[in-house]
Amino acid sequence: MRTQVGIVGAGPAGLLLARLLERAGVDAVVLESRGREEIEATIRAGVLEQGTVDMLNECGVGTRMMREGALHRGIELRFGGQGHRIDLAGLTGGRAIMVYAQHEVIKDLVAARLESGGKIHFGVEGVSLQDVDTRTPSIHFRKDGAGERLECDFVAGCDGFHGVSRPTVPSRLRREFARSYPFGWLGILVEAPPSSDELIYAWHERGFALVSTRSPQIQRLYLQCDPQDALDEWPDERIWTELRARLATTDGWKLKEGRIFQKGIVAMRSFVVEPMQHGRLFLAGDAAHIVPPTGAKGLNLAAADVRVLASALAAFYRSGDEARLAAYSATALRRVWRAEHFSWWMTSMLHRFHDDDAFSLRLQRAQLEYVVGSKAAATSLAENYVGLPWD
Ligand code: RFL
Ligand code: PHB
Repeated sequence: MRTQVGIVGAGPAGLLLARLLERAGVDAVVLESRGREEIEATIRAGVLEQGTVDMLNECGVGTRMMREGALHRGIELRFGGQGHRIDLAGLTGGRAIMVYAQHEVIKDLVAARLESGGKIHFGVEGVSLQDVDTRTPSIHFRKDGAGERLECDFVAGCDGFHGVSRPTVPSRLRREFARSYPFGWLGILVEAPPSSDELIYAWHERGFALVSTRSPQIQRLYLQCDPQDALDEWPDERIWTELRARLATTDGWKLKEGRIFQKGIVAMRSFVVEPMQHGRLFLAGDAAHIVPPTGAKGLNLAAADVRVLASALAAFYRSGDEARLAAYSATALRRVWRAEHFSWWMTSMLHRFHDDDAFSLRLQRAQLEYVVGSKAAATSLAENYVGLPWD
């Protein structure tokens, strides 16, 4: 098998890269270790930045998102029993976010790729990358028990945090920056109408809570928990008790409850690898960096990476010029570190870190009051949340 760009991983990064390359006339093959049904059913992100929305529309995969997604022009910060609206659109010259589930984006990208005759090999095993520091890299894998070899000009490592691409870079040539947080998020999906028109990020002494949505019938809620907690420590009634307490307001606002049909716990970490390139291997998305989900940046950063990578690859195939490819890592890392900072900052402001640190709680309250009370501070949050301009 031979292609121009071998893409490892059919997450948002890999599938979007394949789509952008297809539009630029560059040939690619996508290798994914899981099955199509599984990747289309994995529940993860929900918030798309304005720029990500524009990108999906520009590459012709935005129709269902525009129909079924929900455009939000503001978010609420809730603390001390009161909500405070951050007017995202008003503070950013009309930019907004789209609430549309990651697995719906995946479904749209997979459908578009298969419809246009593009290749995705699902359920591949034993993927390994060979000779990525030469001009003739290849990817070895097994499909239906048979050994295969995909020869390519470039390899895009879009295989997430636990993939094989990042460890392919010799450890002496990469530097990793990491921070883990002493808490996780318990996420649930609920059959209920929305409790709010906009997302609610709630600070509370008992811990953080987040009200998001998926559709008029299905809501997505999160609450801070111990990352070591087992799901059976969180029976439905305990979840509702915590959510009610953390989201309570003094004006009688009521959380709409319903049947919980999905639960999961995720750990929270920040992580960056530098550089995001080794020879002809380019890392993109979670393979290269992780943010805690408080800033809703993970999927959006994956999209930003592949936007830079796709245009650099397209430039190479148009003119043979490798300068943009050589600049890929530095270009991508500038946005990555800005998003790392924003995600760390939102996380630090909104979560309970220790049981007995009254000083930190007061600092958080002072920061929250500043953010909702100062136009300059609110604008800073808003412009980061909707996504800073690409270039
Ligand atoms: P993915 O989505 O992990 O996809 C990687 C794919 O690679 C496959 N793979 C392999 N394939 C072949 N060979 C191998 N050896 C392979 N190893 C792995 C995997 O099966 C998978 O299909 O990475 P990608 O594409 O970089 O996308 C990143 C995003 O998925 C991630 O950043 C977001 O989900 C993060 N995130 C959020 N991001 C946002 O922008 N907005 C949000 O609102 C948001 N909320 C969230 C989130 C992540 C969460 N969790 C579960 C960590 C909320 C949560 C709870
Ligand atoms: C989600 O809807 O899944 C979601 C929303 C906002 C976040 C993280 C996740 O910050």
